[in-house]
Amino acid sequence: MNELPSPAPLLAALPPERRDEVLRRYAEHGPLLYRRLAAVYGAMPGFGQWYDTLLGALGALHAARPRELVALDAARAADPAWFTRQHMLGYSAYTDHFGGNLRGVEERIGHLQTLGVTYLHLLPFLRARAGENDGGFAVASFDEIEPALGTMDDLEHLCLRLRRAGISLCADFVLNHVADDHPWARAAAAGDLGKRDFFHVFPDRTLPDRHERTLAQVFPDAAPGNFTFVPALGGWVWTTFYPYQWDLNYANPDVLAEIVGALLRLANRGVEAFRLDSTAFLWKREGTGSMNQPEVHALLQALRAIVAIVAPGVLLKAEAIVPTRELPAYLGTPEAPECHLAYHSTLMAAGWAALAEQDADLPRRVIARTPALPDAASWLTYVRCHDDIGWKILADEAGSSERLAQVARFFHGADGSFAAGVGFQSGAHVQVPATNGMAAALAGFETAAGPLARELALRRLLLVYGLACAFGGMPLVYMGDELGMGNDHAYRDDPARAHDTRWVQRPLLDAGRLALRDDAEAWTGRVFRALRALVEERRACPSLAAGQARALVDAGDPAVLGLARGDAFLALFNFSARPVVARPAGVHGWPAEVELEPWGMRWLQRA
Ligand code: OTU
Repeated sequence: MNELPSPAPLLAALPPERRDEVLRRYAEHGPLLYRRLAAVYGAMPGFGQWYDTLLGALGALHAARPRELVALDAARAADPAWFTRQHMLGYSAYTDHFGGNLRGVEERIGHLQTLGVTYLHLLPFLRARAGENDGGFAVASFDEIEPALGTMDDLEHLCLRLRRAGISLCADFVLNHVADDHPWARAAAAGDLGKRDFFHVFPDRTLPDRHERTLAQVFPDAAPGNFTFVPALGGWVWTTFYPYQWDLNYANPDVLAEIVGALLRLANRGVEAFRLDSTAFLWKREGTGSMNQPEVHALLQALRAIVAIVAPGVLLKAEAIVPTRELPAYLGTPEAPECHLAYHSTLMAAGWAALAEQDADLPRRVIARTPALPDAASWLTYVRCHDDIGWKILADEAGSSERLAQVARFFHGADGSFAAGVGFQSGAHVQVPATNGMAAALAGFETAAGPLARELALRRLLLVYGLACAFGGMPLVYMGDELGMGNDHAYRDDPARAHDTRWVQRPLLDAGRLALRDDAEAWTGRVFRALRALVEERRACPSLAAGQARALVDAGDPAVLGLARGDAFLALFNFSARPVVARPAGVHGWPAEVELEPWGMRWLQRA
């Protein structure tokens, strides 16, 4: 089992001119691929044959990969750090809310280019469960587009148009679970034992009860517990999220093989990046919270190796909303790379928390615990996304739940706060509710009574976006933030969405505001210009590439975060409502005193 199996099955389907390159990549990445898969599945009878079959499937998928994408693979394999540079900028949107459908997204390419976007993350657009489907996160088919959004041809067309515009399409890829009306789930419910084994099904409550002792709950109010009784299965199926989202059983290697195929088929359509949803939950282990298990990393490393062999132009992005100490593992090591990108979720939460506390303590702690990364890896830095801000991920840094509960209360409007956030999963049993709300609402645009208050709200918005831009990673703009769009309460009137306050931050792109984007007199235009200027400044500053060293600088005031990048860049962020004179101690060549306005930010550069 220690010897690398023959690559013959991989080559079988390949046209002769592609064999050498694939062989070379297999020689480089095959050993890790095999080691990781053998570690997880090697004890299973028939493993050798399963592995050969997998190689055969990978070869066939590479054979089907269009020539243009193979050329892109080659270019990116020759420049593996391409996505870590400071010109990269992400943008995240729902297809329908942004452009109506996939064709409509093409109409928005100009807007994305004006902002400087190079990476477009579209939330799930594959065919979703009929009825309630968690905004598309209950996938009914990996090979069909949600009919209202278009067709596979539309997807290919969009990928091409985006690529021509210098924008990589990132698709959400929900690999932890499928909808209860996905063919695998239906087959399982109809008695197909092979497909039943695609899920974690328990005949009675014995094991579920044992697991529940150590499991947390993602949606304690709306979907309590982690198991759902399904009469057709005659048992309980593992459902970490909503009851209609059945967790896949990655202890079954056929599940992995299916998921790999689904991902690579989409990659062959032109999708260049995948947001791997809920990666932390892929492996279950009794006595643990069944998150971040070693097998999760083994499987993600295997997936990375697969991509490196048959589609090296493709990026994998880990969505693991977990404590800081668990995050770096999702990017792997130089010897064992994992995802290319990972959401820096605790940095995001800490930036907001600092606004509530008027103290930079939490971001300082998060940054101190964020290690340097392997070369071709980068953080995805962000301010808001379609989900809630779960303060609990800051538990290590905060030290007490009460401190985080206080932050949550602030964002839900307590004590004359400027924020207009909405609680999420805030039932009586919950110690620290999560927070929903558009960035503009959390920054205080909604409560701002006049021009000065609005100005201050804009500073707070720029402060958190500034942190995302200076930290070192690919910043992601969440649709609507560039126009200062606020909360959308329409979901309350829709029974399928009313229970899930995350919809408050999922508005339709406001065409009226978009029309005012370039209007210097309009407030919307002001927000857009300010954000765009930040992006431009970052793009022009090589110190801000992901690979540049990062250091905390004591600025002499608890409210001020001092962040140096390389030796030519220093950012100062004042998280307080008072003006501050920052004194960047011990760093030669920087001014001894820097004045910062309330919630002011300064970026200093030297030659
Ligand atoms: C992800 O989120 C998605 O981003 C959510 O929109 C989905 O509802 C969910 O998966 C199920 O597909 O656990 O590690 O707390 O932050 O559900 C990621 C709410 C997740 C989300 C959480 C989440």
